[in-house]
Amino acid sequence: MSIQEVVVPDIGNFKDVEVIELLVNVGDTIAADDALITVESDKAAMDIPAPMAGTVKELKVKVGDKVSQGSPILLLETARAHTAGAAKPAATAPVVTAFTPPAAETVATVPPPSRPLPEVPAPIAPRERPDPVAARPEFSSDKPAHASPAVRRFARELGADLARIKGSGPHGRILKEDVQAWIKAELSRPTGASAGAAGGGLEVAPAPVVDFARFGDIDTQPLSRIKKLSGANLHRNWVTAPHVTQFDEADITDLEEFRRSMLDEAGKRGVKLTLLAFLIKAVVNALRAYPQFNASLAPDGEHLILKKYFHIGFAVDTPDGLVVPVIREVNRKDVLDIARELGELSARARERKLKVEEMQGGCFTISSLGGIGGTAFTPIIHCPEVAILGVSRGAMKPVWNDKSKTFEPRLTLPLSLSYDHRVIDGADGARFTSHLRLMLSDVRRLLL
Ligand code: CAO
Repeated sequence: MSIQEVVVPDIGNFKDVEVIELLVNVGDTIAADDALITVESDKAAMDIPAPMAGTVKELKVKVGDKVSQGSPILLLETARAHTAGAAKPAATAPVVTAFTPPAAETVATVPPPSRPLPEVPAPIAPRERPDPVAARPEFSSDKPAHASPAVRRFARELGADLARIKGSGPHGRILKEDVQAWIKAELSRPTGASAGAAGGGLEVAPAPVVDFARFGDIDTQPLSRIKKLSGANLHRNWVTAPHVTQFDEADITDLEEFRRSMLDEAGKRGVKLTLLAFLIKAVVNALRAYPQFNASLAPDGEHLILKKYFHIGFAVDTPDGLVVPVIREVNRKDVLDIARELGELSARARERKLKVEEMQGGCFTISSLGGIGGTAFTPIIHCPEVAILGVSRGAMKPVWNDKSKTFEPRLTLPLSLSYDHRVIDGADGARFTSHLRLMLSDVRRLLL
């Protein structure tokens, strides 16, 4: 038996994030990868998983505490001794710092916070566009913000960083009006990276405050945590990237026939072979042909960063809201591998077990509503990516065959490609969906 101290791992750029939920109690027996706590910054919420199995001996945090990389989370009694060197070196797996108790059952004292941490690899860059507002150090973010819980909640909902807002209340207390004024000022401020070279801020009229109860019965429900966080990001992406959506249709009759013929074989290997796996394959093929789609605008707004890797994100509808896990190195995987990963990642997304790094580093996102319905929609680009493919429900349609001069029933798949017009021209948008159409209509090309 040994006692291990589990500390907050490398969590990217996040510092002083708030513990919003304790997911284990003293005495709990936990398995490796079980979620221990949930932390939340103004940009994301994440679960910190256990690096190893054991029994929780002592909790070192409580709800409301602020933690950063290296902050102790809990003491874990494990079956075998670990050393710092033996701890999992994954970028975001919690770092475990072992300290040898004098006797096997003795719990060592908590090392001071200044204790040097084991080296961990550099984190994968977060998928959000670097926040140009956060880059301006007008106010020190080291100082804890002076604000009531209600104002904190309000600021969190709007994606406002309290550390950069000057309070006008007594003793510099931040008031709701200060948050509103700050948001308004930020929205109207020209920002090189987010508004693009054109500059010019946004003047947005405040939303009207309506007392809906005057007109009939109402019920007020809190938004889920993921909705609040993704809402702020979606809003930013929508207003900062000029979107154009190109619509197209692909003939997937043969592809669907092939998929159905492979279902049993895939099933025997424990894989649910869905259309989405083929779509991901087709997208990578199109990204190779049109590299400007596998790119991001540099923060200076003057350069394009072209990626030589192919990591594809896909939107998963979970009870808590939308999350986007990423399948890595898709170009090196076959359709069955992709389908297996799709199944595993979406299952873990719905169980809230995704790790932070599993949602980072994406190059391009697919949002498939095909299992639900609809004919077309306008997906919002997952910035700093420059394009996203929306997929609606396939349907049988009469398609004119010029050779036989007849209409033929063909299974057609609606595609909706939104792209950032600062980076991609309309002609290339149409070329990209045409390429996808070609790939999806000829399964041999797709699997080559
Ligand atoms: N046309 C017709 N049928 C389709 C289809 C399409 N485009 N796509 C999927 N289907 C069918 C599947 O074949 C499956 O049928 P069976 O049960 O008979 O096999 C059924 O619909 C359900 O598919 P699925 O949704 O479970 O599987 P998937 O691989 O297609 O999608 C996932 C997985 C994770 C993308 C999906 O479950 C999901 O969460 N979609 C919602 C994404 C979302 O919310 N996007 C909006 C984001 S806002 O931009």
